[in-house]
Amino acid sequence: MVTQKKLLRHFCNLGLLLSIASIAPVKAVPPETAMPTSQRQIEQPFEVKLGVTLGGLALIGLELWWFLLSKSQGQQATANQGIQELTIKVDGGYNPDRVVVKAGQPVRLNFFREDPSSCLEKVILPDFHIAKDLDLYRVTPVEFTPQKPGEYPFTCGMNMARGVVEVKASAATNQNE
Ligand SMILES: [Cu+2]
Repeated sequence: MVTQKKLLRHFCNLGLLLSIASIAPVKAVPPETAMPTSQRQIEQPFEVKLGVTLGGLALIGLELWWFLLSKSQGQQATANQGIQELTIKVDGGYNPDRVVVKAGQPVRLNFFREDPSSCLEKVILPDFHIAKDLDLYRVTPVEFTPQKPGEYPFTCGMNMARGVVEVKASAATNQNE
């Protein structure tokens, strides 16, 4: 659900930027330039136009970059006595919605539900055959041990709110400990 909201917000931002980019050059050109006038006056608005267009494109690029980056970022679970632990806030969605863990080590995800909507009362991890009810304003631990690297989704009961457990090969990351 939060992803849909987020997506919508991004498209709104994008739309706003596009409209700014398309409106601004028109505003920048004074109405007199519509009539035949000297070369100097036409050149200057063109530079402004170019600047505004480039600025708009840069902002759109930034927006896309940020959107793509925010999608790929994940939060690494911290190892605590052999258990990889992480708290996930449940409020309109899952925060973080991407969790990074190592294969072959037990994982404990502590779901803390702050959202009273019934949409989020259940969390499901189909790959680990887990379905748990989340009590409001309580921490509900969900434990499993991922054996293989890969991406394992977790969702609400209606598959609307989503998150991903990203399991990385343990051999590559063991040396960091
Ligand atoms: Cu739901």
